[in-house]
Amino acid sequence: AFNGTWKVDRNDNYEKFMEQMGINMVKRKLASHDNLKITLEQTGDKFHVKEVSTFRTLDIDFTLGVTFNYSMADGTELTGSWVMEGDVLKGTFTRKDNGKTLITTRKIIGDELVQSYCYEGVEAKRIFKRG
Ligand code: MYR
Repeated sequence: AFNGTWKVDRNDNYEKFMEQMGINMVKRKLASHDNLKITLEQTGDKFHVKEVSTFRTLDIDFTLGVTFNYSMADGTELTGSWVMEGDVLKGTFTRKDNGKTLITTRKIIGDELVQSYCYEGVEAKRIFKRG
């Protein structure tokens, strides 16, 4: 269900979330218009993700339940894993610099992919359309 290419269509509270993450205003402005496009390819419990944005192009491979490292576009390093909870992909990641937790989910709602983010009590969403 997640397979395919998804282009960000709109954000909900994303700037507040980035502010909570400690990202400065200039970077927040750029990041909220990053034209993020993700291509997801699931084979069993393995995922391949291609991430393309105005910042970079990145290929990520992970297996459900297996910890991996991920660097955010600003260089902040996270470690954690994704699991499937029913139809929802749930990611629990820890920032390497301060040990704090970032929770993210991906779910399909109608014909959209909704990714939620939560960090230190601030929640945000990015909503993607197939494209
Ligand atoms: C993936 O499945 O796409 C790779 C792993 C993603 C890890 C969690 C993503 C959190 C990114 C937060 C960006 C927020 C910018 C403040």
